[in-house]
Amino acid sequence: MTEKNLSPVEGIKTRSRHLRGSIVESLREPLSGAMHEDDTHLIKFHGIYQQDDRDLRAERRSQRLEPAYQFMIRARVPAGRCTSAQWLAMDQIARTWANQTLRLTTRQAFQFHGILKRDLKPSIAAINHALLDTLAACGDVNRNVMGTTLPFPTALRGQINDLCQRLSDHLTPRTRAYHEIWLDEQLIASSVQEIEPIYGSTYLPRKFKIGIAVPPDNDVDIYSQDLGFIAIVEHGELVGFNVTAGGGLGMSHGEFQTYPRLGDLLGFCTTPEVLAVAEAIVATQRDFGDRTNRKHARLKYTIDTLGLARFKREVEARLAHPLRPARAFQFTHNGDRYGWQEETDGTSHFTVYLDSGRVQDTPTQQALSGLRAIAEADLATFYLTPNQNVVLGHIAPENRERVQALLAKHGLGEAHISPTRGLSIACVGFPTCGLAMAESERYLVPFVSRLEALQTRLGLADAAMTIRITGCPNGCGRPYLAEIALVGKAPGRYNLYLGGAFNGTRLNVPYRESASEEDILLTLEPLFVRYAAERTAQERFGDYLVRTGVVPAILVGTEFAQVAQTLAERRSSPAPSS
Ligand code: SRM
Ligand code: SF4
Repeated sequence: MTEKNLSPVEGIKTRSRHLRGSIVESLREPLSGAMHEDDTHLIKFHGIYQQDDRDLRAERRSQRLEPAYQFMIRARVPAGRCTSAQWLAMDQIARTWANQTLRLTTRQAFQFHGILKRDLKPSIAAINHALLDTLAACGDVNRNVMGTTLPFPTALRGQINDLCQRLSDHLTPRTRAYHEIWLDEQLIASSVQEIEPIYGSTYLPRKFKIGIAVPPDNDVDIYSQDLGFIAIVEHGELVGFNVTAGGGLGMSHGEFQTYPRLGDLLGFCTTPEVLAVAEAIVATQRDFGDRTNRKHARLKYTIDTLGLARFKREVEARLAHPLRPARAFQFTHNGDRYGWQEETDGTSHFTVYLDSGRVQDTPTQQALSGLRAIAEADLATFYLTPNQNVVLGHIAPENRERVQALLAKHGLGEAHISPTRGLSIACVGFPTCGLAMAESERYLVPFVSRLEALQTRLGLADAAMTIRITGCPNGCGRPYLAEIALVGKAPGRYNLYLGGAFNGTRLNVPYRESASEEDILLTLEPLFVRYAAERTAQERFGDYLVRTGVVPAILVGTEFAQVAQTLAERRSSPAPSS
């Protein structure tokens, strides 16, 4: 690949002096609420996105004002684990500089929306003061490392948490740019010659994501991760991990060379080998990933271009030894487990459901105040789940009643969420996401309520179905793994995808294009009727659709793209004349 063909972002990274660019100058610029164009790419590596309030765009334009620029900050939380003190610090930042809400993400991180340019520095300093950070929360590097919040015994979860933290630390960029810009660390003469031992000076071709799952739970959707580690527990002991590579969900409507893809099983490694395996896979992607086209730059395309066998050889060449054969495992569950659960060490935990991860005070639920009260009394450890909820962990027996009372007082305790609502996810979408084509977070509650009404009317009130809504095809709510998914196409219009596996092991299938809510419910109704009458014991909706031939079983990303293309062609070809 010649320098001329490289994507423009590669040039920005190369010129950036290890992610410094002119961020300092952009921050000082008083006349605009925005950053310089090149810096808008670099700040992502620092965990920041430049956005504008899309609800206000038209009005601001009509007043000839620049867009209402504001920033989203994402704080990394490996395995989603944070202390009460850290939760309190995040709550304080949300109320001081952001929009009075906290957003828990599908990758177990915190997001703050609505931060003004002048408030970026104090916000980031406060996050670091709480011993969390935002470096590498976004950008072409390894992002927040996900880890299950579910497994027992408690000691096993501790081991998984520690490993997530070690993976995260190992793959954190070494540049001091972050510390200089946001934490006022003195620029040292040698810093601009600093070395990124793993990434090199142009970092990765694209974002990179790692997760750890513990069967039988697949709450981290392991097959969506660029790199997945599946814990193998034998005789109660963690012996190592099966390794998956090449998962990824982003695609673009109508561009059939882009597709969601499930990770491939590469083999097995022992626990001490995990960091070396991760580094070898990251290095292979660094060396072979496509730096000319950002829509073809994720690891999934690198593997499809090289072929799995060649990719594996390249990984093993970077390791001291080959991967061992994968061990047996089975996933049977996805999503969170709500309400009270007993831990193995005598403590208990409670999982709080939050609509699409938004922590805020509303007339019916005071999640921000309620969780703050629990943190202030230091009654629990907080775990952000991969499904945008929060687990209050390690609650001592003597504190359980107090927690219960605080949950009840704030409308968080006895939430009667239906099985389907409990499995629902929506990405952020409007008004902050610059890529949204349709509503997602703000549409979740109304849509799921209508779906629940339909399920109840057809005798399916107890049927749990994974339902995910995203405002565009990028896949932030992991829609292509859901049994039912709505993916935004235009305001009020969604592509409908059906037939993913409940346990996250199969892609769903494009089923209807540009459908309105009415179209979607009318499409689902006859399928629900048949499912209610014909399902076998314990049969999930997605599996039923595949068994009865309503949709094919799709395990390969390129096949997903073929189905999408056929559907689009059928839609655009003129109806045969009679
Ligand atoms: Fe995402 C871009 C939000 C998880 C695939 N994602 C974005 C941006 C930053 C929009 C942008 O680039 O301007 C969104 C910010 C919205 C906002 O206003 O906050 C955004 N993504 C999110 C979050 C907050 C969704 C949520 O509701 O929780 C998740 C933050 C995760 C985190 O803490 O790090 C989030 N994004 C995901 C996931 C799911 C996952 O990782 O488990 C995916 C699919 C998996 C994958 O990466 O393949 C995902 N986001 C994307 C993509 C498509 C990438 C691709 O390969 O094509 C984009 C667009 C891009 O990168 O160009 C994107
Ligand atoms: Fe934005 Fe699209 Fe991601 Fe939703 S899926 S947050 S609309 S980029």
